[in-house]
Amino acid sequence: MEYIHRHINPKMALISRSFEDWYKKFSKEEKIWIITAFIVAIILATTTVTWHIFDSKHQVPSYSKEIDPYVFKEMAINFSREYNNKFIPPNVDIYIAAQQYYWSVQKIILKKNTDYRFYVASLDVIHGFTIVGNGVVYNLMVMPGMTYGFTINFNKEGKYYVICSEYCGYGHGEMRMIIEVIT
Ligand SMILES: [Cu+2]
Repeated sequence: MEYIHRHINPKMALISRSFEDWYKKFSKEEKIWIITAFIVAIILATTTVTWHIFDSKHQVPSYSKEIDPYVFKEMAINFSREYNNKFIPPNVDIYIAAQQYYWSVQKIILKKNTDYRFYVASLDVIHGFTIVGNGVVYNLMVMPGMTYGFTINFNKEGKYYVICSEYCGYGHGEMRMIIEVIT
């Protein structure tokens, strides 16, 4: 211990207190470190609890449920037949199935500033449902056997892209879908 104290500038390094030093007051450097760590811990804890209030549209799915993939496939096919490449009226729920290597719809058209309810499920392996574009990033891991439901409201018109963000095989990069938001 003596050796360390003689060769390291105590202002530069954090040196653990020796057993003999326990009664001494904290040095200024130690106090700064303790206060800094405490402030960081408070910020992290507060952010964890309050984040959903400030960023409610990017929350984790508000709904998830086990589902028979054959049942969901039927719903996704019906949705795709009726609405692929078309405008989705605000009161219609959106069903998207992920499968190696495509989404069950290629393009949907949504209205700006409108809440849309999405349901996404995988029919085979893990996929990632990720919406990117116009400053928006929404990411959802889609595990087989589950349906995930969430509400999205796009406040900017334009094109958004849905890509797969979980590597699912050789055609992973081909999984693309377009969401067009109009006024
Ligand atoms: Cu994929």
